[in-house]
Amino acid sequence: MNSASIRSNCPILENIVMKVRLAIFVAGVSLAAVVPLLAHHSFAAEFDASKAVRVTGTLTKIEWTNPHTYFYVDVKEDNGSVVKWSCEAGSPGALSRRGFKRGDLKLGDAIVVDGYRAKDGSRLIDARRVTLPDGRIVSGASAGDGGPGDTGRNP
Ligand SMILES: [Cu+2]
Repeated sequence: MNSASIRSNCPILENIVMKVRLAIFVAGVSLAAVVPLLAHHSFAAEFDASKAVRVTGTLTKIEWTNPHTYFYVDVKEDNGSVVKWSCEAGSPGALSRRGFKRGDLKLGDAIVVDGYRAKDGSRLIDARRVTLPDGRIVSGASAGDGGPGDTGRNP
């Protein structure tokens, strides 16, 4: 499969590409060269709508990257240990249109993220709802990903 076919608009081909991507993922092979083309995915490709989770903790890092913003939260467990969660959200442009902009969050802020866990069981969640330090609640979802509450509209 060459890169020209990956860019095709054929739905069947894209389905195959998705399956190949999943297979390669499972094999643990690095996809560094291909990921930029395939990085944008449906909710169901990566996350489990039956595994809702609330993450409450301290913001340690934000990556304002397309097609997804990623941010990272340290959660203190009852026993005092700290567990790191990764949160996948919509694009920086989509988030800023909803009032979740660079500057609204700084490292060390306390935030609450409601989302859904990754199917692979890792501590990665799809951030559907983010409660910012000032109390505002914004959607973190990727518009049109078919996930819970998705309206297909942006924001
Ligand atoms: Cu995506």
